[in-house]
Amino acid sequence: MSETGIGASVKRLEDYRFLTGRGTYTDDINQPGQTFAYILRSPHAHAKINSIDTAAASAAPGVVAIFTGADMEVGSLPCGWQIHNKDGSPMAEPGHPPLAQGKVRHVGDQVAVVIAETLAQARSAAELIEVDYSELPAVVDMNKALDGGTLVHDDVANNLCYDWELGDESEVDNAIAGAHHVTEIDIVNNRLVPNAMEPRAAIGSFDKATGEYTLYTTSQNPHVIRLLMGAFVLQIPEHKLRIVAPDVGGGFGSKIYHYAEEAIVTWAAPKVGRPIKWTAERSESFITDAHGRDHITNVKLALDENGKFLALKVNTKANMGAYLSTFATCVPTYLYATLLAGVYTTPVIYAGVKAIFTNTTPVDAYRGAGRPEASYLIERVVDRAAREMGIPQDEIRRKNFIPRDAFPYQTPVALQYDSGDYEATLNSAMKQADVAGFAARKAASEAKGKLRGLGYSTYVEACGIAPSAVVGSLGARAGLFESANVRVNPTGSVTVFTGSHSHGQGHETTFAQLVSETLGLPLDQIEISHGDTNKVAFGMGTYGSRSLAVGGEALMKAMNKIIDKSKKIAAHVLEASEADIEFKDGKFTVAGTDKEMAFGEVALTAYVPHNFPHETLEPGLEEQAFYDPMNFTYPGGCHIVEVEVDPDTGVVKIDRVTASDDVGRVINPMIVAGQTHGGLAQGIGQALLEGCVYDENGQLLTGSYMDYAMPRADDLPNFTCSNETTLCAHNSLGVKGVGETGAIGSPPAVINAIVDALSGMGVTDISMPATPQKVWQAIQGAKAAAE
Ligand code: MCN
Repeated sequence: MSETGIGASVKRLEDYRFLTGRGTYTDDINQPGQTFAYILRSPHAHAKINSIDTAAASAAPGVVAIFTGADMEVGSLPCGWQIHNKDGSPMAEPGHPPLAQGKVRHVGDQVAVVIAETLAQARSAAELIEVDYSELPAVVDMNKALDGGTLVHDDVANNLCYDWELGDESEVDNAIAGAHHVTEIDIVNNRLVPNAMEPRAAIGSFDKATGEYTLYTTSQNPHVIRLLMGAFVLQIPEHKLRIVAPDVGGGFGSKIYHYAEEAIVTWAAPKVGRPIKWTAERSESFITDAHGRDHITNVKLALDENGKFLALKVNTKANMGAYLSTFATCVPTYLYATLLAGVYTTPVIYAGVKAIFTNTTPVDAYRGAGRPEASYLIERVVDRAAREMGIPQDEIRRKNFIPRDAFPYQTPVALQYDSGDYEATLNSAMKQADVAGFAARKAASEAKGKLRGLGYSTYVEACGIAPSAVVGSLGARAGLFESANVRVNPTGSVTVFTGSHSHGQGHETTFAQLVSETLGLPLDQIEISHGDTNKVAFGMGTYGSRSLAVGGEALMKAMNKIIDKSKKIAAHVLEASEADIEFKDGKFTVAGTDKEMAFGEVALTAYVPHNFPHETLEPGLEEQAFYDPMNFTYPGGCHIVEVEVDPDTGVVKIDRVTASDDVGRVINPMIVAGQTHGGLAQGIGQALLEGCVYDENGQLLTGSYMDYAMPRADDLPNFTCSNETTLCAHNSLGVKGVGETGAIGSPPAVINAIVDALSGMGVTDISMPATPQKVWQAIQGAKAAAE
């Protein structure tokens, strides 16, 4: 293995600029003549706007312009995925204006934009805007929303966006009716606020001379924003719209979507004739970044007398918030219900999903997106079934695993898994977690008056989101491929333009490793460029842990084209047949001779083509590839969490976290470990700490870090992470994704561990986040019931 190629723990090349404060984030960019935007937002969750008086604000110092919905009549912010109801009719798709048109539907909805010389002036002027609202009742609770008493959108009956299903309900009901045992559980998957470290920001500008608009924005997928904003909202043709997503400080899904502020600053820039910068304050992020999760689910698992799963039935209500965010609709359907087989051979599965509008911030994908919700309910119901039937937790899982020789495995919920070995990850996790020593540790905890529990989660994930043909047939309004352009410069260095976008994942390192391995170049001769629609031909961006499996493969394809072309050049120069040219370690050789040409010599020749045969060999060395995979990739694994609970206070201490994951071939073990750590921190955060709470009027009670508990370093133990590998069967690298595994696998392991600790007292469930208060109350409830 080379020190810079596949499998090497190369330190992240991008970290020099980040660690020395030299990153360039959107808010760091300043343009000549720049103005500042402040968005006046609704303080109400639901209200009619009777009038907006901007006279006093317009006269305030420094104000350049003020616009409201009456000024900004543009297209609606689009939803990228159309779902059909059970009866075949399309989902309800109400409009989503960038600036409110007559009505506000959640706290934080955009009402007006003030553009001024300074941000302070814009903010002060906004306070002078008089908005006359008639407050309307708000609906926050999904069950109440379905009653239809209060409508978020007048034309959406019962606030129902769609009523969708997958599977044959009567077949599943029959299997449940005839089963030896049925375990039923009601599950809440708590709403989360994404909280990327860098808040969202956008700078819009317009060049009168060229007619070109430029938007700098905190995006995970600049080409998608160009498509959505250009074609649907502002009607700007692509060639006149440049989107740049420079360094982006984390997204976790929340920066996939096309947000109102991007359209507002781009639309307003030519009107004021100057660039306009908007940067979210943290409290704005809380109420306007799309939230995650928020499902309530009833689940039934039917088992035979030996603990074999016979059927799974799931009914889910999924909160969409007040408007459809860009990919909201596919999260509780195609990213969720299709994963309900998990790692098991459950023969029949039914999922019914109702997506519901409420007067809350829109909800969309957040790290894992649909797949954590699926794995949480599966692993909770399996845990409970094992307890009810007296089967050990590892045994019930082994009994029902898809065997390692059963791949490719067609699940009853549409997906076909290509590879996996769930026994291997379970065995490895159990060994590393020292499950054998648990009883002794439990006894030691008990001796100090503490309760100790061990929780399992064995999960699978569908990531590498693509292929176009599949997602298109499932309602996606876009293709899901990736592109890469490899430019070999005349002196042999390489610039890669990738449609993937790195915002913490380390692509500048791992993609460079692929180039180093394939073309035999040192890392300092390789540049990975991303995030600018004027540089990168096209791209679908980064989410769904797709960058390596889809973007990395596009890069491999482009490099193979470079090698093919280089062989032609080498054959010409070395006067050999192209078929005799071999390429290894950065050298082209003629088989069976000592004739050779270094990669750099070929590159130079490509740009100094003094004697190229005119008809058969073009000058230059640059290749473009698009890669559209055949399937998702399916990482999977086992997470085991051990907790110690203080019964007097309800405080849960996470003692051990062991993650054994199969992410296919590992390109950079250090980056893979880092991704796993980050995902685990977020999964444990969801399980123990984070919870988004609204009051019944639609006011966000957890609107700052005072009330929304993000995990911190001292909330987490050291993690034990390792990888077991089965290769992805349909990409050349054999890679699967890793970006979300930690957030998908860990939450049920945490809750199962707490339930295990308290099971002796008769506690059978704890909802997320398992705060000390909730745990303490469960203990008190169990004690009272026992008395
Ligand atoms: N990798 C590897 N070997 C593998 C798999 C991946 O070396 N077998 C490397 C990749 O080359 C890449 C990184 O691991 O450098 C993550 O790869 P991948 O799983 O393809 O995921 P993406 O790059 O597509 O990133 C998306 C994923 C998602 S969906 C969320 S959400 C998330 C995550 O990445 N958001 C993040 N990790 C994040 N990390 C940071 N710091 N910030 C975010 O916003």
